[in-house]
Amino acid sequence: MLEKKDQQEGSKKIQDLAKDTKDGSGQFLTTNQGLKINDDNNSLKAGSRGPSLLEDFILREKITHFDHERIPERIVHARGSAAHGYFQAYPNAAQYSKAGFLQNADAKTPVFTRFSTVAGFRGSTDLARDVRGFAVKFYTEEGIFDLVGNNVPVFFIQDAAKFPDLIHAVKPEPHNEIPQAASAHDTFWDFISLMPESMHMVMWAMSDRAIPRSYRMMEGFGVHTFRFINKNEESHFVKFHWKPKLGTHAVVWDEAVKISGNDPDFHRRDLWEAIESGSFPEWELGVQLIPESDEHNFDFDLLDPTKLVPEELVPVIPIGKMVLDRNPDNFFAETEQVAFHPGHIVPGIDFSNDPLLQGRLFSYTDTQLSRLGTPNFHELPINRSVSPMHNNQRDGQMRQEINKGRASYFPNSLGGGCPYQAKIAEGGFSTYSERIDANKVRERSSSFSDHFSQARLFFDSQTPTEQNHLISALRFELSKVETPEIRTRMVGLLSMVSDPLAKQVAKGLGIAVPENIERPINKGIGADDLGMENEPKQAAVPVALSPTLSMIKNPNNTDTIEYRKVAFLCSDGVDADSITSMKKALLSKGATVKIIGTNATMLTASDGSQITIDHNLLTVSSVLFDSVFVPAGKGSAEMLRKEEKAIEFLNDAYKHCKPIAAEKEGTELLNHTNFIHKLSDANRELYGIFTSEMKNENLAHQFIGAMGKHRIWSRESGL
Ligand code: HDE
Repeated sequence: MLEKKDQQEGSKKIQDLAKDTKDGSGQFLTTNQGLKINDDNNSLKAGSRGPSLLEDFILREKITHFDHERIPERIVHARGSAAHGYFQAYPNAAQYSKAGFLQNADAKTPVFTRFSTVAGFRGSTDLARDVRGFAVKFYTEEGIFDLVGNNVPVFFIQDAAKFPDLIHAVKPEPHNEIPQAASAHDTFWDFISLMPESMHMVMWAMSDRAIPRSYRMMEGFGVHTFRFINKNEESHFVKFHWKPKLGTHAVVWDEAVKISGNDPDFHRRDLWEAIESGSFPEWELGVQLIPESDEHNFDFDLLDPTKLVPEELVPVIPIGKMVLDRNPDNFFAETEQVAFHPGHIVPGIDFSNDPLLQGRLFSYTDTQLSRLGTPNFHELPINRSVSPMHNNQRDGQMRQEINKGRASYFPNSLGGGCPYQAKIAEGGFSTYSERIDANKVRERSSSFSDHFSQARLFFDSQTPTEQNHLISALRFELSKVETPEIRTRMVGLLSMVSDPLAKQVAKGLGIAVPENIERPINKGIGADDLGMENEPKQAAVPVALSPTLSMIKNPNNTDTIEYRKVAFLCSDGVDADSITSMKKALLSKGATVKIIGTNATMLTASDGSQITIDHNLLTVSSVLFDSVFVPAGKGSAEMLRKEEKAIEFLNDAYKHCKPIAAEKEGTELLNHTNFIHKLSDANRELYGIFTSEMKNENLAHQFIGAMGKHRIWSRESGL
């Protein structure tokens, strides 16, 4: 395992944070004023059984501080986890943008990256069906650049004015604060059923993208169109993509529900443990670049955040990589207090007129004022820039800086004219000079009114397995809706996306697809009320299918099993050699092995050796692992056969399409599962069951091969 000090030694940000990092080891306990404390266990009383005295300043300070330990959680993205790391540009990056951190392929720019769910409270489960936030803070030499994106490339709404409505609808309902971290309720679907523009995003949110296997296995997207400005001051529109080295993978819904009970910190733990073990998550940053002159060459508007640019139309060019290699020292000081803002940009990057992005540019500073309580939040160690920061802003709550001199205004002569403005050649930021010639209007462009073509492109591009999952998700969510009209309206909207989809969902709900689609416009909620002067129209999308939209077909996936977790189901009498050889093979490919035993401490193997148990079977379940191995050993198999939990472990692993391997006597345990008898000897391997009884030359080899495919989807369709 890498020591923290060995990681990131050179990072300027880690050195910067070190100034504020405190370690109490070997130190006296003191009050906040530095007074050494002699007794921290007893309050000051009148006699040992008497009343406490108000005079007890030590007690009062301790309790007062405790009373104020909490700050308001983020209104959205409250639940999250973060890590430090670095970004390194590829040599090609410099030609696309003049941004300093993209110029030098040898330089490492420190980053702090926070992943989050959107709707749940701070203590909610990681496995909620939800979009994931993917926010990266680059501590560049030219100031902070925040790329505040999501794991889905589009958004629910087109205009910032709708954001409070969307969030009110998805958060727990206001009268009873139910349900937590779930969109499966009336207010969310009521709103969505009246907002055709959300249909593309609904497809993503109901797909398995909304239940990732790991933060390390998620794509990230900047969502909006931004601008890159190159050295010649030319502008290109740009879409940002993060592509995970470990591929893009999800769990299945039944698994997500069970993980939420077994380990609500599943994603947080996964990220933490991977980094602690030295298996550093990595992403490639890619860009789609569109010259200004091509702005209007698409069938959709580049400014519309409900649209993506298919990779088949504009390829993603890799321009660098991000590696997360260090866990935070303190969750509150770093992960909770970090303040992202899409308006934190550096020369070489600029905004587009996407009306959602434009609204965000206001919101993020504003929200920090109520969350962190002061305009001085940029002085918090985690938010502090590593490039020099000087200006004439002064005072305010919790001011840390002690600004010298008389002049706190510009221009000044008393301070020698300092701090002075930077010319563009000196790195001064200058907004891209876009020509605007327009009337002031409160309306939406008609180029934003195709709400269904890309939703259909997404659905059609999925494999049948993924389509089935999406249909099941919609059936689940809409079945939780209590108001029948909302369900009918939703099925109507779905029929605008895809007939087969709408029919399948309707079937699961026990209703028919409405003949006349009750669009909001027909419901007396006029187009004007929705900010759409045109009826939703459908346009052809120039690509019929886009494989990169599917996780299963995703061309960027590899067969790596790095840091995949394998459960070894064991009990006393297990064959030690069987454990050792399978473990060796898995570890050589970077996987992690956990010994699950029938007690909390040690197993006695058949040769009398002692094997340390990682988890008592009582405390875990197969949903926490990627695959299961039952080692050889007669005694072990016999003991496990009597454990209901061991059989459930295998049944669930099978149900969730995970590879299962068993060696010699371990194979016997499979006879007690509910799936083995459905399979003939000949088709076992096809369905991801590998046993050494069969002709397998190399059990480990086959098992590893199947794990590299993530799941055995044929189980869902083939039986
Ligand atoms: Fe955010 N969003 N958002 N958002 N957002 C916040 O800022 C907001 C949007 C995203 O890990 C808040 O500091 C508005 C799109 C992430 O700390 C708040 C609108 C995308 C995070 C806010 C949007 C995002 C936030 C809450 C529509 C993907 C978590 C706390 C105009 C591109 C960052 C905070 C972190 C957080 C407002 C839409 C991503 C309230 C008004 C689109 C990843 O300011």
